[in-house]
Amino acid sequence: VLSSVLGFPRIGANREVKKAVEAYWAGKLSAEDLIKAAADVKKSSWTSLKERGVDLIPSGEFSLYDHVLDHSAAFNAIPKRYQGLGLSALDVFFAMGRGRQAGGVDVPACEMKKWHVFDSNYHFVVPELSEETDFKLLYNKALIEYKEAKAAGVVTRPVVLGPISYLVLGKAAKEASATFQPISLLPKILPVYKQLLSELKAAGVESVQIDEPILVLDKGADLDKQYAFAYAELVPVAPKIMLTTYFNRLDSNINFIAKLPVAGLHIDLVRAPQQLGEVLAAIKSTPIVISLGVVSGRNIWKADFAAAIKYAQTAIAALGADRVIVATSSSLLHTPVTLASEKKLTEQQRDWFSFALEKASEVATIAAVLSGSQDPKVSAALEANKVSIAKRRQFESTSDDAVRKRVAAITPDMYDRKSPFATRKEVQAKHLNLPKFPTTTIGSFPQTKEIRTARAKLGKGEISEAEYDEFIKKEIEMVVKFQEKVGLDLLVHGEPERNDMVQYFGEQLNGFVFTQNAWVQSYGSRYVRPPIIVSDVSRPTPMTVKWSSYAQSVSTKPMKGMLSGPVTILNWSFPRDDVPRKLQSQQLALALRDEVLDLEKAGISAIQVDEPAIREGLPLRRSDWDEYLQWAVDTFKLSTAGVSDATQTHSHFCYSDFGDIFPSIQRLDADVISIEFSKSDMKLLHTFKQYGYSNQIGPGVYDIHSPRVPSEKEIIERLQTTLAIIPDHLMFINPDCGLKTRGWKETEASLTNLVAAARWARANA
Ligand code: THG
Ligand code: ZN
Repeated sequence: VLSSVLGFPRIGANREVKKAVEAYWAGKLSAEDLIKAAADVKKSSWTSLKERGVDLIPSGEFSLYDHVLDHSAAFNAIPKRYQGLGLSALDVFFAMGRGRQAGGVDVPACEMKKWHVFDSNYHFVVPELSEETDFKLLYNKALIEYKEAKAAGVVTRPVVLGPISYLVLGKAAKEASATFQPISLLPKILPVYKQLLSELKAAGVESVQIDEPILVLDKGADLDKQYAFAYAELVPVAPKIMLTTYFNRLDSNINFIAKLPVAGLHIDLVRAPQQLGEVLAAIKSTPIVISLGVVSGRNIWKADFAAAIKYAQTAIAALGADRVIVATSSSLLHTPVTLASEKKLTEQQRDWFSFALEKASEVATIAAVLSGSQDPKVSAALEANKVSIAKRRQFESTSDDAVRKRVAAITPDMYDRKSPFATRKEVQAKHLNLPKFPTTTIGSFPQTKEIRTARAKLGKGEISEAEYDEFIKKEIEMVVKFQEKVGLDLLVHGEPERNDMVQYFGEQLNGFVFTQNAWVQSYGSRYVRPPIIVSDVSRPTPMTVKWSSYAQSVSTKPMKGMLSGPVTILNWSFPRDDVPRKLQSQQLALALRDEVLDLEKAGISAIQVDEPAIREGLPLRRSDWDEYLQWAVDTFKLSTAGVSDATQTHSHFCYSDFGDIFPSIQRLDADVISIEFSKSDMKLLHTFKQYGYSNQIGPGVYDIHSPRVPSEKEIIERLQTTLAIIPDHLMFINPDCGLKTRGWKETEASLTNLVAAARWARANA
């Protein structure tokens, strides 16, 4: 039985790739040195996986920004606005990813989407396709990296994003005709895939992993003919194809998948163990090899070897050992690199977890056990795993009774505000005294080097808590004065005390463990360090009240308190896997409810509870939506509804794909929501109109993910289109997300233009 890893983190054990990429952008590193830094990271990953005994090692899934963007770049799916600018291929690639405003070039970035087709915090760059798209293989990345690995002494299995998933992830470019569907390009893209795959075959590649995650979605069912057509074309010219699915179950899609002429099929048994029997039955009479995803690519808990072995034995009994592979459930992209970097975990905690490198050892060990290995190291690892799993189960059986009792005592009235929105709006107008078209921001302001240095010094004990507090207060005062100077109406304290919002709350709540170096890529060079929920959650002391009330004390303008919502904290953490997500979210909501009420008591009259992750947590199959949306919306309401009518609740979402879950957004009943808007079309606002959204709304008026400064004119134009749809008395004016990744200079310029646009609106709209 062979072992396999479907993909590996591409950031480096010490974030080498982030550092190199950002240095390159800053003009401090040459393209050559950037490529060299990337090569070192790749080589280290390949050799580590080999040393750990993994048989099928991935290559080609590395990226300096995003692998979907790499695919577009290699296949010449490059929108016209990035062509003919006199940029190198590398700079075209980065311009598509993050926009470019330098040397007379001014292009915005391509749209970025959460990989939320796949319910995670990873963002991909959306392919822009049209009838004009002229696919050709500019370079064969899979082949280049296969050779690169081979030169480093490691034979790999190249990974390629499959043609149907690639097209379905794409969107119609502006110049496409109204009826254009990206999937219609299938006949055009297949020849390029054939070339790519036949070059791999000619180079001696034995098997290739083709990712087709779309197969776990409901819409996979409508693509059966396309799958049959595409794979009949590709199989004859390609190395052996391992058709790879992850993050959910195949359901009835297995019926057509089993008929494809592919050599293997990978399924995710961590997310969807119930599908094993059905899948085995469907492929039994075919030659298809099954790859079983038994080690989680999405969470950091140690795999339970006994459970994994049991699944594999079921498969072996059905198909024979030579038709079974054990693997990670998905790419390990969503897990941190190695537990070895964590110096502060207790022995007990360390024993619970596996990060990417440890997971590689897990699949290797499970495969060795199944292959009947007599190696004493293998039996020792098996025994050690049994002990670790038993200890964790023991720990899980203890709970915080006070927290559990409080959850059990939740009553229906706790979910609702005292009065309906219309009443609250009146009361709040008096209380907050905001002008028409109030301007505000999403919460964070630029996180400068000084802030990061101060935080690091505190961590190392080089400055005292009191000195750090003084520093943060100065920073808050500066941010408040800045907002007053620029002319914003509803102010924020700027969040200098926070690194990442979720990490920040995780560090202050009971029931969480946080890490030193467990970074995971979110988009481009931006990484997050998700905290880990290990037991029942509660709030030992107020978390943000000190900072918000300090900010309020230095201004006469109203201050907005800033919290992350329960669903978002849950989704952006590594959740425990022994109790339902609903319970974890309820516990978080009760902790946040106390914080909200403490802020209100401290005189903060607007409180924002962000739920940017509520959409990405939506289950992949529609039949699972209702249950999720019920508890997700309920727990948000539980966290916010305790306040009086005069307190204005806000929420923020980092995306705009609301169509599907619109009634749930309405049901949140936040007084004001702010949303991403800048990169999307007007569809979203039409959705708001169509459903008659009744509360206040701030559609982001510019894109903060790019360093580009929007002109006043640009913002006014955007306001004009928005005002054609949203009633003026419901409008807030704000950027489309927090400003922590931006520099001060562009922030000042952008917000000045935003305020000027608001003044224009007050005078003219
Ligand atoms: N936090 C978390 N997830 C997120 C966001 C977030 N997902 C979506 C959205 N915001 C965009 N993602 C990010 C992720 C990381 C960063 C900014 C936006 C970021 N990271 C710092 C970096 O990589 O330099 C490191 C963070 C730190 O200093 O601790 O700025 O806000 N969880
Ligand atoms: Zn956002």
